[in-house]
Amino acid sequence: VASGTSDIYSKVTEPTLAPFHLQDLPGFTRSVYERSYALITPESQVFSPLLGWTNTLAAYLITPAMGAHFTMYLASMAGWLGSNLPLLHLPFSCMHTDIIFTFYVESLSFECVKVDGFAYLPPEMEHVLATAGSSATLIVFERRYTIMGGNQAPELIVGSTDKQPLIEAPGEIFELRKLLPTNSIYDFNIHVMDFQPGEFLNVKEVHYNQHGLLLLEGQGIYRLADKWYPVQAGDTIWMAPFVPQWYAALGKTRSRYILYKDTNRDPL
Ligand code: UGY
Ligand code: MN
Repeated sequence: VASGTSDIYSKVTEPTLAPFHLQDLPGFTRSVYERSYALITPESQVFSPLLGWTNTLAAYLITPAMGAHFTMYLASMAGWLGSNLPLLHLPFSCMHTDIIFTFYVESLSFECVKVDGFAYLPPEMEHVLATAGSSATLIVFERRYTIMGGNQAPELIVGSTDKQPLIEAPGEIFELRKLLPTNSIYDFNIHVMDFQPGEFLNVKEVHYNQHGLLLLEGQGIYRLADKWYPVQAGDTIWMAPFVPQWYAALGKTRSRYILYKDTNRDPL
């Protein structure tokens, strides 16, 4: 084969084995679904209309059908203008981030105009989410709130990830931010974790908590049980309680992931 004279065999002379090309192979996916974890990569996401929402398509990535006690989904809201706001009633704790949207609660209006904006909506709070003419993608975590003794109830929280303080994680080198208060009123938290290339989890974690993870930036290797998976931004991971888990960031840019973690409740 005289290379350069014809492109008939160009796949042989210029192999296209980069992950980017593999994604286009018929039948190829990096997604896996195991008893104690799942990796769901973008070419496997399936969007459908989201019950109770208008102009919104959603891909449920984690649900109780897997054994999780929460849901995690991507909601893709199309540009929306006009009146007749849909009234959503989500009787669960829920978290939105990566948003450009306005929402209305008890006739108050809140704006999240930055990609890193987030909101926590307490259980039973009626609300409306609207994108003012632009489209928006939300990552939503919902769970049924577990009541604790005492009469304090969770409150509405609106914030921005970059304004959250860095939190010490003894023995670890990644940067950690938590989006919710750490007191026991809240039955879960959302961690945002940043790793520079070459940094990795020091603890080879095995714990009772469950996780829903979305890799927002970067790439690396995620260990789940006894397998090691190459992962990149856009990938979702479900981790059941006690699944061995470990991450190492690779490549040239930082890794950032957002992580659901149940907290503050007796596992018994
Ligand atoms: O807090 C955590 O459990 C977190 N470090 N886990 C993880 O990143 N897989
Ligand atoms: Mn963990």
